Amino acid sequence: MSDDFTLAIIKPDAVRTGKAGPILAIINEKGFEISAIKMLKLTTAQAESFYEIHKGKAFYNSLVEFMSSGPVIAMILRYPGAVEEFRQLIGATDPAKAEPGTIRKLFAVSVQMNAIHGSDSVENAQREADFFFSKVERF
Ligand code: IDP
Ligand code: MG
Repeated sequence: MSDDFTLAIIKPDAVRTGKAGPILAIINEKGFEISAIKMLKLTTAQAESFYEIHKGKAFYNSLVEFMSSGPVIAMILRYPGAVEEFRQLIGATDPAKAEPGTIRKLFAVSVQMNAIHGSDSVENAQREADFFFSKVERF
């Protein structure tokens, strides 16, 4: 199995406001292959664990509350150089600083509610993919 994958999450703000379809269309148009996908609602404990790297930061508690506030869509996406290419496609964390045409520029409503997550390294992509998907759920 190729190592060229990243883990994406369409966040609760985007799912809630009907943006999942348009976001998936952009991902598809860019040529990312969806090799796993599911909708789920994170528990508080699961959101805490997923974002434990940010524990102690000012935005951590609020982020955990937000990410467990409603259903999300988690995906493993395959593409050459998937981690870096997907970070380019989603744009900067702060949508005000995101490049035109990026998913966050198009769909984010704030720094916190920034529509989508993308892994920031190959190591974290592996950890995050394992967090959401078992072996029989990925292709
Ligand atoms: P990233 O998602 O672009 O990798 P991180 O720094 O890893 O950004 O932060 C994780 C998530 O935490 C962000 O996507 C955003 O939802 C939220 N976040 C980051 N910084 C802030 C902030 O300063 N205020 C509120 N929320 C933030
Ligand atoms: Mg990050």
